[in-house]
Amino acid sequence: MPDPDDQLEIDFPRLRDRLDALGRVGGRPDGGNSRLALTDADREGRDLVTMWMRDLGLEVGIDRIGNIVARQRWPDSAAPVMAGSHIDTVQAGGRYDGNLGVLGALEAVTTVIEHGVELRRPLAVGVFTNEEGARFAPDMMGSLVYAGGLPLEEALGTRGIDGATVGEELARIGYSGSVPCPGTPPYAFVELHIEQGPILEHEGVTIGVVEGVQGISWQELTVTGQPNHAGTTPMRLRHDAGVVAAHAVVAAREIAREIGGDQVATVGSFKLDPGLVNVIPGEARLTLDLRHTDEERLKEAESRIRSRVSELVESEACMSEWRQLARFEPVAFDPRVVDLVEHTARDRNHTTRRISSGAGHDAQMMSRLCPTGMIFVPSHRGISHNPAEHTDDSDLAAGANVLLHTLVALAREEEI
Ligand code: HGY
Ligand code: MN
Ligand code: MN
Repeated sequence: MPDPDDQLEIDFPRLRDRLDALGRVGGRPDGGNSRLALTDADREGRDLVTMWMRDLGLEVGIDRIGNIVARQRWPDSAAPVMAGSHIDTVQAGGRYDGNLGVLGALEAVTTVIEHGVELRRPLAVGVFTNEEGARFAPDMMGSLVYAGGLPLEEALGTRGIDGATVGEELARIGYSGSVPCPGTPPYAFVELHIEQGPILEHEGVTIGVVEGVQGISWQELTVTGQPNHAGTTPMRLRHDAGVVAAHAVVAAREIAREIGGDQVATVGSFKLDPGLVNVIPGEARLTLDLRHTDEERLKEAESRIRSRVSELVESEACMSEWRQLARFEPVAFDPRVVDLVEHTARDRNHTTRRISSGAGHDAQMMSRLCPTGMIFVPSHRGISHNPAEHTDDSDLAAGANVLLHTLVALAREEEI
């Protein structure tokens, strides 16, 4: 006897409307989103999403690092099956990175409640603070605190790129909650997310069955030289911090190419001080983002770049200092959840392929607490962290329906 709930579908027009409504919060003229963590725009987005959660009758809890967990009302304290992601964005981000995971999860819970779907345990929606790490490093900060990987006080004391601390900004926007951290482990966690890469679209596949997340190393390099007059200082007497930093950028690219495979390296921020046309830079400050699916290769990239930079610093008689901003080893998701995502997608006649995530996600932190998996949908031209980020409605709906049925299966299964 087929299960009538197998035909259950989300209400895509409602999901589409909510994605558009949230997309207007911190909206940009180019159609992108600018909702850096703990800014007024983030507060406005949080207010909108928690309003929808409360309208649905969910129990909304906010923890000490500002994570929001909205739980289906339930007769006992059974651990919920949680789905979620983040709504903070990079400075000039798109409308789907994170937002799809939060609103897709809310849509799945709404559908389950509207249709009175019988479950053994409740569903919950998680909205994690500061996933992007663009304003306050590290990224995935809220879910890392939730999972017990970063002490709360250390996170609250983190000073961002504009000088404010996480604790100050959480209080300022009114999301310094009272629920203790670390959080209680869910029964399972599933995150729906855009791929943010080119593979699914290139292969014409609708659902990415995510097997894990690659390792991430974020560092800040400060090179100190000697500011001096651009006109009077002979080349042989210079200690030009800018030249050392510029060579470091090229070295990062060359070493990533030499290691090859999945190795990627990015210098996303590069600042010279005093940054004036006629002053030799006395200081250069850059960020280095290194990632690889293999921990040993990632370590190799870190050590090769550090020794290359030491040579450059010595040759210019400068000084240098490294600061680690984030460091996460590669994560493999729970094979049982990965298989469930794959079967659920195939049962709904979607094309699937297994894939590793190049981007960091809250799911990689939640996998420290409970069986975890992710569902990817295609990104048009593989573009993300860019206002041009796009995913077709049919793929958004497919991903949200696979999420819905994955959550129902997890919420119905006998206690493992
Ligand atoms: O950096 C990342 O991979 C994520 O977008 N925070
Ligand atoms: Mn994301
Ligand atoms: Mn992102």
